Amino acid sequence: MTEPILYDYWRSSAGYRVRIALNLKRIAYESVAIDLLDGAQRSDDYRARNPQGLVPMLEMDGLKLTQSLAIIDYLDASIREPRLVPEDAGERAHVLALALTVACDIHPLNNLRVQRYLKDPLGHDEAARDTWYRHWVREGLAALEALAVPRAGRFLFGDAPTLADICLVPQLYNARRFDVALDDYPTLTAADAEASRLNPFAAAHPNRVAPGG
Ligand SMILES: N[C@@H](CCC(=O)N[C@@H](CS)C(=O)NCC(=O)O)C(=O)O
Repeated sequence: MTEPILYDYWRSSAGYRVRIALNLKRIAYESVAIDLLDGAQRSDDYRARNPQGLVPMLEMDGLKLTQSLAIIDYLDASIREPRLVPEDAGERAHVLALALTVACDIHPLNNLRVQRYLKDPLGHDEAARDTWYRHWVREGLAALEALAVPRAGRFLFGDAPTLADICLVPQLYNARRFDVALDDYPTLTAADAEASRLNPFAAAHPNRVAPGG
């Protein structure tokens, strides 16, 4: 079987999610770096793979998979253990709600292309862009904390890592990069600490996959 190829950028949080999922499923893969700061995601060559011009993109089983949550869903459907989204319909809806709070309601507002658009053409300086970033992160994390509390265990949902933790850990990595204080989110930081101790999460950390890292 051909080894899957992950098109990725070390600091991409959507890529970080897929790296964690691949590691949890024990899938060996080759990594191809797409340098987002150089604009490689917009090259014709890369757009032929992913017309959206975003990372990650996974070539696996003859498929060209895009969108981190769709990629992880494919992995979860193909390799049953460990389950990343619970089978029980109610639990499944809860874990998806946690994950989508990050993936749909925090991350897209703060993506590189959004930050760049705020700068040019909208003309917002770095301080304004940081204020924007922190506002959406704080609002999103406060909602996530409240949503998680009733059913959190060692992890964001229960006592095994799920898609919710796969989305949480990269988002908190990003929040720390932008100096967002996390004291108001004890459930999130506890799950993050627990997950980060696991090798599949630790091995996916940007510092571990950085060029020359
Ligand atoms: N919803 C997409 C988001 C992908 C995404 O936004 N990727 C970012 C990196 S985290 C990217 O490629 N940004 C390039 C850019 O903004 O130009 C997913 O989950 O895969």
